[in-house]
Amino acid sequence: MKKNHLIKVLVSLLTFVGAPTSTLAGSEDLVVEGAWARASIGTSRPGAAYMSIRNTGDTPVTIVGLATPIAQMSEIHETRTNAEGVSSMSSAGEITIEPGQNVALEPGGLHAMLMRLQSPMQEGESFPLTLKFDNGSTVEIVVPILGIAARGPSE
Ligand SMILES: [Cu+2]
Repeated sequence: MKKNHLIKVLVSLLTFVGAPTSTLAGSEDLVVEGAWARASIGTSRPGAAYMSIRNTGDTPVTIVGLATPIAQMSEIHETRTNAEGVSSMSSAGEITIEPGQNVALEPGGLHAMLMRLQSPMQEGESFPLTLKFDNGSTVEIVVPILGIAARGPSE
């Protein structure tokens, strides 16, 4: 209810300032598939979650934040490997998904970094993760936790 209300407010604001004729993408335009996370060793190291996010709407949508009750802080990171083969990661900032496009969060690239874990991520369990978008919509998914050496969902 709350997010629908927010979208309506945004739509009316845009209408008021005479902005674009195209409709705002709502959460129904965002499809999150294949979410998974790796089990963590305790809580001293951050966890990571992976998924694919598709924008089936007709306007670009930007991911502006993440939230999950299992971590005090979460954000999208990007791992980069330099010419010497050394990997490092940093905040990826806001990620815009163009209409019809897909953004993949996968090992070695973009990932949802879950920092200051509140409890260990145990294989076989799952946790909720909320994706927040610039149009005020949110998508909540449930992320299954796979084994500590998992490379992706089995199917
Ligand atoms: Cu990271």
